[in-house]
Amino acid sequence: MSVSFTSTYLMTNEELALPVGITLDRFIMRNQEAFPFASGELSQLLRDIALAGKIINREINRAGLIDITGQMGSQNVQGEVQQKLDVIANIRFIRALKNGGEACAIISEEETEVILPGNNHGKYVVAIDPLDGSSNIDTNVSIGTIFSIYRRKTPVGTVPTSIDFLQKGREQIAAGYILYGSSTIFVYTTGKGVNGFTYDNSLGEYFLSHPQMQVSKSGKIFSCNEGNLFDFPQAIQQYIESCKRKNYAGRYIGSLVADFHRNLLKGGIYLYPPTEKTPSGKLRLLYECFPLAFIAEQAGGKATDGVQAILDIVPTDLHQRAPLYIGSQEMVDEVTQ
Ligand code: AHM
Ligand code: MG
Repeated sequence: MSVSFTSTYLMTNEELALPVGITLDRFIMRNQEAFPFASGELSQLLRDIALAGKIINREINRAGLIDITGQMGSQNVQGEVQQKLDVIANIRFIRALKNGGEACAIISEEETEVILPGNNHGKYVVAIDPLDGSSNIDTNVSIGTIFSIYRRKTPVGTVPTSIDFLQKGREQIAAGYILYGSSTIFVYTTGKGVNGFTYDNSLGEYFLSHPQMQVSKSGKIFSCNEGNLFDFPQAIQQYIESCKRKNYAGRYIGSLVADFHRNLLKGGIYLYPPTEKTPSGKLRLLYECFPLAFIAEQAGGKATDGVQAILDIVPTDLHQRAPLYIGSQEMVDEVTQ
């Protein structure tokens, strides 16, 4: 049998008109042009983060070849062991944000205090988890970066404080993540839908690959660390059992960004309930739960801590934790009922 490789398929005019193929930079610029008084600072900030993502992507790809895997021998503010790549990613992002000059303050999972780049005239503050899914770093499993951007509360020109970060999730003006997986993808929202841009290594550019992402109302995937099952609240245990009775797929990577991204594309729910060891849940509100909750809602999904919408929580601490139930709307409703 002979197989012909010639393709006679030509794109239709509608397909040609699709915005797929547009670069992230151009997309950000076009969005900015839609706001006549936009100063361009937010656009620049997003581009700085995307650039740092490219650098981290390169480091991750070389990780097995040079001595950047393994533990650092230190702990972060949460008392967790820092991996070398955690520390490298933290330095890269902070440097990119400082050099970009748009962020007047930064908080990071890896740093106790607010980081002040010295640009007191900047309007924006950034909360970041530079490399999420640390336990997967050494094993070639997908990891990610998560970020959240706010307009500062303190007056421009003064020294920013933690007040600038202790804002409700609903106050975010942009949020996103970069997933370093089988391909690298930058997904973000500025409150007008969610768009995903896949990184083309050979061109060094992100291209729009997932325009206007929407999560299905319901799904057939549940993602949680079932090793903790008997520590979960009774109602959550029952919910997991009901998922199993319905033969839903249990999928858990252990990297929030990767689990969230898969469920966003396929429909499903991610759960990190409170446990005995972590009574407030494990995930950090400002740079893990808030940004992903913003994206989930923008994509038609939902995120709660079991009591209220994640985005309605008013934080009192920079590194506070919250339980998280996030993903397809009906599944999140069911689990919280
Ligand atoms: P990290 O920021 O130290 O990497 O911790 C967050 C990670 C999430 O990416 C992931 O969903 C969760 O912790 C996994 O926790 P566990 O190993 O308890 O299942
Ligand atoms: Mg993290």
